[in-house]
Amino acid sequence: MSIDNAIKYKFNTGDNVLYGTNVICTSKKIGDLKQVFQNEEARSTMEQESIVYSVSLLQPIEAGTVGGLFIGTTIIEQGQVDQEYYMTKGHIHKNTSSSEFYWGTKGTGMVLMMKTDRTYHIELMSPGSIHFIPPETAHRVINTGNEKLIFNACWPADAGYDYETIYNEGFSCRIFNQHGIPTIIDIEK
Ligand code: M6P
Ligand code: ZN
Repeated sequence: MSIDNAIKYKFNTGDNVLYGTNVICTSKKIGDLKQVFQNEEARSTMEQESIVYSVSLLQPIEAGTVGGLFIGTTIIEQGQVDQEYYMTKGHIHKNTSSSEFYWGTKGTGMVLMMKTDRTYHIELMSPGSIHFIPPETAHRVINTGNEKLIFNACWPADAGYDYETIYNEGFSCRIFNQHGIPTIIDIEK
């Protein structure tokens, strides 16, 4: 029998970031998000080094391990590209049978989930809200509030990422700030 006295991994409730070995921190800046927002010209003239969102990702087991789990915390800054709110790139899992949980801890936003037939549904994210993302569902989070949006995620270690499909085909709706109101606009492919 052995007891680990030291906390191996930690979610810091102060800065909302994960700590421990095997934690990888990345951020996506305006300059990294080419073609993500509708108004590409507006994005290209913004400060390219400005952070849109940051992810700290705990990989306690090798990526691709069947039966393994990853956990991550994402902080989406408050901001817009033209009228479109800051959001994650969004992805589908390479292993399409993989699902995922998202849950909100700070701020407010929307979880956009789109099926392969491009039908979508949106769930409102707020502190304590839990969102189940089923298999074969593209997902993205949009910060529609007036502060940072912070959420956690847990997903299979063998889920993988397919960003290409979303990059090429986009989601079937976008969320804009129209006179202070988050407004969902359907997008033709
Ligand atoms: C969540 C998880 C991560 C993902 C991150 C940012 O934390 O789903 O796997 O990387 O959000 O989303 P994206 O990869 O779409 O930019
Ligand atoms: Zn995912």
